[in-house]
Amino acid sequence: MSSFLLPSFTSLVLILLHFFVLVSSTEVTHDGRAIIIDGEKKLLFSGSIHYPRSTPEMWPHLIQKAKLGGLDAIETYVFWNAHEPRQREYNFEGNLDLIRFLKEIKNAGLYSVLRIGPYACAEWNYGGFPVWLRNIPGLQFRTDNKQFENEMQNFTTLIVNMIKNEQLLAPQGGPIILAQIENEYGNIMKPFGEAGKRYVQWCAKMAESQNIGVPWVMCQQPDAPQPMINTCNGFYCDSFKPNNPKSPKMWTENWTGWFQKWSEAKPHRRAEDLAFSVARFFQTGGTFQNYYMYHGGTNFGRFAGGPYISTTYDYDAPLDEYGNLRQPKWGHLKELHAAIKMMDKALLQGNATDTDLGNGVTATKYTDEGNACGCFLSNINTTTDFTVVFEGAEYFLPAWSVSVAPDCKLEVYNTAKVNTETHIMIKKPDTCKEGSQKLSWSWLSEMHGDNLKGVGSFSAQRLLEQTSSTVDDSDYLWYMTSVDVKEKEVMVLSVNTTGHVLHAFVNGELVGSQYSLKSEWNFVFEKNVSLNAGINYISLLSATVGLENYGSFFEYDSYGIVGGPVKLIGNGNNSIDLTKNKWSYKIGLNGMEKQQVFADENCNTRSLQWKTDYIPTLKPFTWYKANFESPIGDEPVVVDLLGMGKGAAWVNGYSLGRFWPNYTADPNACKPCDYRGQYTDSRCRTDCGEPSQRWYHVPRSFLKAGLPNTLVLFEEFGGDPLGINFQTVTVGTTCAKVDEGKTLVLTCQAGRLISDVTFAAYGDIQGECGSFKTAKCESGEPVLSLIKQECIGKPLCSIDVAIEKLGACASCAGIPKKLAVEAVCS
Ligand SMILES: *[C@@H]1O[C@H](CO)[C@@H](O)[C@H](O)[C@H]1NC(C)=O
Ligand SMILES: *[C@@H]1O[C@H](CO)[C@@H](O)[C@H](O)[C@H]1NC(C)=O
Ligand SMILES: *[C@@H]1O[C@H](CO)[C@@H](O)[C@H](O)[C@H]1NC(C)=O
Ligand SMILES: *[C@@H]1O[C@H](CO)[C@@H](O)[C@H](O)[C@H]1NC(C)=O
Ligand SMILES: *[C@@H]1O[C@H](CO)[C@@H](O)[C@H](O)[C@H]1NC(C)=O
Ligand SMILES: *[C@@H]1O[C@H](CO)[C@@H](O)[C@H](O)[C@H]1NC(C)=O
Ligand SMILES: *[C@@H]1O[C@H](CO)[C@@H](O)[C@H](O)[C@H]1NC(C)=O
Ligand SMILES: CC(=O)N[C@H]1CO[C@H](CO)[C@@H](O)[C@@H]1O
Repeated sequence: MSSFLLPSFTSLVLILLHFFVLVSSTEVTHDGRAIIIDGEKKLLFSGSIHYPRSTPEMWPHLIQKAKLGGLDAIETYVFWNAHEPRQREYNFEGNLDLIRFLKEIKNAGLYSVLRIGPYACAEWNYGGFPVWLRNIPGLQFRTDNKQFENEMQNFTTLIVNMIKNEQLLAPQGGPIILAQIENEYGNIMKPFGEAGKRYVQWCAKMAESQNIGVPWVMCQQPDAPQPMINTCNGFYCDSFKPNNPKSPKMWTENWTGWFQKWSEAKPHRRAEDLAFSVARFFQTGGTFQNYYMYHGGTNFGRFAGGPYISTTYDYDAPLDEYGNLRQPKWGHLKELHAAIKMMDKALLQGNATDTDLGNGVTATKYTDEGNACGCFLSNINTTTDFTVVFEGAEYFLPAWSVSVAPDCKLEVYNTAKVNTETHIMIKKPDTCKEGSQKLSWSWLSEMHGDNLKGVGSFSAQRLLEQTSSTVDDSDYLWYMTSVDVKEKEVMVLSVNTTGHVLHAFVNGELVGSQYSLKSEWNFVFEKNVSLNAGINYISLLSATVGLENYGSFFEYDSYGIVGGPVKLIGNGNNSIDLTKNKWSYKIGLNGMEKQQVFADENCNTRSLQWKTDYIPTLKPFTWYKANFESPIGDEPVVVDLLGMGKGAAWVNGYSLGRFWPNYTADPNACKPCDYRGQYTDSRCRTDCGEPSQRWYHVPRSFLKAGLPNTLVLFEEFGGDPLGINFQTVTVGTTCAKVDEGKTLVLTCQAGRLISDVTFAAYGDIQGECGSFKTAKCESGEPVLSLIKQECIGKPLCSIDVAIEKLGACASCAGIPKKLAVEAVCS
């Protein structure tokens, strides 16, 4: 009996033990130096990935790539208006499945930082606030206001309860080690006076009362009360000091690049400068650092903030919009994380001593009672490189760089010496199947119907504010009225609007369209119009392009034709003021919000009269539809919308977001980019004079293998769809320039192979990927043929940069040598 029972008893204990390990709780505290996890101080690298800006199918890959890049944690905001689009009606489906996202982080073995806010900013529509908040009488955003505090507490509690129920907090065995309440309030609180200060106290108390068992942070909040940890956001945070000696120095947003607006050129931040800012932060006592963004992604649907935030939220982040590694940024940061982690004991246990070596060069040595040490040597001089000797070791420090020497003897990393390969990404047309390039289109006109005859669904004796009327259920609001004139006459229709887009119809004819220019949202539309004797219908369609997401009092911002005036001005200065007329209103477009022309056809039974007789171009308010085959392979897919004006796109019923390729970027905003010196977001822009966004991400999970996949476009201003095509994004060229003693690694993507090596030399190499040239000296060995032999036909090749292999190159004596290679992926 007992011999029978024993093994099963043992396995029961084992199962229990196993279970215990799986759900074991993690204790998270902190002291003035660091976050402490299960009694151990930690250096933490974190990165922001916003779950709604990708798809659940992408999440595991993004998180794995973040882990491989040396991150310990993933940070995200929680997006209130996405989850509670109407008061007490919730949505946590699809890419809004916050719990699934947090579980993916847990499965990958990473920590998570949850910024509940619930104010997000984040270039997200209305900063994450539901527009219905503004219709609650007396409600004021982000201040000591009962109505607001009730709603904020209600939503915060809902989220906390959800994560508690799913055991997602660290003490419950979950991944969440930190949470955030409010967000960058300190930056905008001044105009709120005493009420703002009371609100900060209220936020802290409310957060604490949630009993989550992990620390709360408040970023950019100099008066954050204990135990809230005040943290820093910015391009650099080296000079930041928390407001209390009990709080560790933490950086919750390190901007890895910048966001883009319609009308703007593409922003970039060089890997050398980003690595510099991170190394400086740890040199000066930082212990937690978060990349904003690590993966920026896409503003699907109508979630782009504004006004005028583009659909791409690529952010020049270490993972590109589609989830590809952005090289060299991703790899250069991965090496930095590893170098800093090599000396984590010294950093976390030790004390720092700074030595000023002159001209902006500082050595910082961390020592832990003689056991461990770690050194940073920084050169913040923006123009001059220096070679310095510190404690007997020599360091070459390029301008604006930091060297990491984990044993204080040998540099293992310098932020300006990039040894990681550079990927030049290309978009490949889907040419494998014959004829698949040419899409065949059908079309139909938007059904304005009765709106051109002034028939709406509600009316008022004045010109209403747009978003309080639509509650942001649509970008579009019709304002309609009629006017009786005695005789046929040409008059100027004058409409004063707060933006962003106005289309004016008189007696059913579109008489003109205009949109706000970025610098001034308000504009006055003026157009000569012919009026008939008798009743004339004036129908004005106003559209918003993303709502404000930042600033004090943005709940009072107005959108649309609010207040007007709207006038008809005649020849003899006789003017008819329509402002106080009876106006009829209609929310949304018939085709978009009512008929849902874009919806997946398999899922509904409407019969729409799509026409194929000819395909009209430059025709405003037109729907276009084409079927296409899913591009083969598993590389990311984009659709090239060059030729289109402004509108919105869907694939198989899934929104790709708004498009506006006709809006070109300022032609004069681009200058050559030097990473040295204080970065600002206007500094490294490219693609001036080009459409600010031409390619739109079509996540693979939106596609069905085989026919039919359906692309539907709504074109508002008029465009030409005939050039539209689908492409895949892949590595076109990979190159690297690597110091002696390091290893050169080249990779292609998704099983593609290196098909050619177009440059390879060892010596004193100048220039960048695409323009390498040998300067003073070069190895006599046939380096090119050697590299060809090693690399061609392989998905990855790796070469140790050493004299034995590459030749001595006698003429290079005393000059630092590099191996540079440029290769093509097929
Ligand atoms: C949120 O408000 C609703 C009423 O609108 C109430 O039923 C619910 O209990 C509130 N939730 C919390 C956590 O207070
Ligand atoms: C940078 O170095 C130059 C010498 O090359 C020096 O004149 C200048 O003062 C330095 N700048 C700073 C900020 O130390
Ligand atoms: C660091 O400095 C503090 C006081 O300045 C001292 O008490 C402590 O022992 C030092 N720690 C180490 C590891 O040197
Ligand atoms: C247009 O409206 C704005 C407010 O929305 C107002 O400041 C401005 O004075 C108006 N302009 C005209 C010409 O009435
Ligand atoms: C309207 O037409 C008149 C006469 O052709 C012209 O002088 C005026 O500039 C026009 N106004 C607008 C707003 O186009
Ligand atoms: C119309 O008004 C403007 C300014 O208010 C004035 O300069 C102009 O002379 C007037 N024209 C007529 C025909 O009355
Ligand atoms: C934008 O549209 C206008 C008018 O249709 C056209 O002339 C122009 O070439 C377009 N620009 C781009 C970049 O598509
Ligand atoms: C103060 C400030 O500019 N904050 C911005 C920091 O960057 C994030 C992300 O781009 C924005 O959301 C903040 O508004």
